[in-house]
Amino acid sequence: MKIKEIRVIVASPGRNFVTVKIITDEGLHGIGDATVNGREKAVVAYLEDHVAPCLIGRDPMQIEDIWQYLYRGAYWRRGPITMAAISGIDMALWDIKAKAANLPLYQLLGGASRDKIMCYAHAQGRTIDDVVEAVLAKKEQGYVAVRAQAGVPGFESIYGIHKKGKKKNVLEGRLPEEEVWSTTKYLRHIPKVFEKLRDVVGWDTHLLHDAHHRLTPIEAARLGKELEPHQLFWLEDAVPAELPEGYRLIRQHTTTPIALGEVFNTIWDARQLIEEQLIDYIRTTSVHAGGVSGLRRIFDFASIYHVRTACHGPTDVSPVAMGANLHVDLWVPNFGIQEFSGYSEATHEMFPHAWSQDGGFLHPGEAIGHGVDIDEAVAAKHPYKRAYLPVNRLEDGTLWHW
Ligand code: GCO
Ligand code: MG
Repeated sequence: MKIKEIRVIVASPGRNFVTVKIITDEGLHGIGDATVNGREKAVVAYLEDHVAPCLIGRDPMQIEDIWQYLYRGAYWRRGPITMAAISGIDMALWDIKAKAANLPLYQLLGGASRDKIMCYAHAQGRTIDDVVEAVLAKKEQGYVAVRAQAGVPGFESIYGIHKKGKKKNVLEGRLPEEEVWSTTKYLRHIPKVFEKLRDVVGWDTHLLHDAHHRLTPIEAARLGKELEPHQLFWLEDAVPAELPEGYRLIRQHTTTPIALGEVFNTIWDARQLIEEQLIDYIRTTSVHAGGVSGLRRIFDFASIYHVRTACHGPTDVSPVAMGANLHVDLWVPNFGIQEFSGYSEATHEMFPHAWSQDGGFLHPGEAIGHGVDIDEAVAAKHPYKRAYLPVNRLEDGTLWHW
């Protein structure tokens, strides 16, 4: 079998997605997600100008060699753009291999280790009462795990809480929105949110929270400590992880479980955190960390250090990467949880998928391959629209992590 054609499809069914389609000379095709939210066209250029020409005529069954060729073979390696491109190719190749074997992908990985995949939903609200209501609504829908994000009094929009009347994160054609942030005010407010949540929601629902990279290690340590009475499932992305040893300080002070890694691209980004057991959940996802091959390598490594998996799965991780994640989730022995924040109707229509949801649980389905395809006619109806994630400033104007 040979790779005959590689198509890069960019479409915006409510938000932008970059999808790689690999077509073989035997008529089999596979697809992969290569979306980097807010930087989509950079991946498109990387794939079209630099990656695709090298792969035409190659054997699509040589997944590992192609992965190494694109990773090790590039002198300028790693980084989100490169790794999203490799991820898209890798996912599409696994799709082809599983189709050629006439098996659902999880069977090639080693078979199912569980019957269903626990996922967590997003709940957010401007006021504490709104958050409580949003969490209860998710519980009502059957979720056993819910991430709760709350507004901070005095701020109109922060991560997870959007300005009234504004479309979530889709700032079509304009420059990034600028938000304002105060860690002091946030730290004072958040423990009250979880106190109320436990009071009303009870103890049967796992509660999660995402600090979205805004704290310093000592601030994160304090938050973790103050949240201990409310027994969170995890505190996510407390501190940017460019300095992994900073997490030692957090660990010394709190037993609140720590989740990290949605922006990681390789095992090298996660190595020290995993090896020193500074985190409990590794959040790498197929689209940003090297596809199915990258994820498998990171998760196997994590398994020997008591670190469990928790693939990133917001709306900007496409249904294709979600499908790939779910096959890995069904197999991986050290599974923890899968993030799932759902998709627009137009997105479901553009990506017909075998994966399914039953309340708070997901399953990749039994279709051969990874079970997700792209309807190119639907994609053509949703042209790319430039969009950015917001940037964040402190009250005095200092640029901060978003
Ligand atoms: C999450 C994430 C996302 C990111 C988004 C950026 O935990 O789901 O933090 O909401 O902000 O993926 O593109
Ligand atoms: Mg996050």
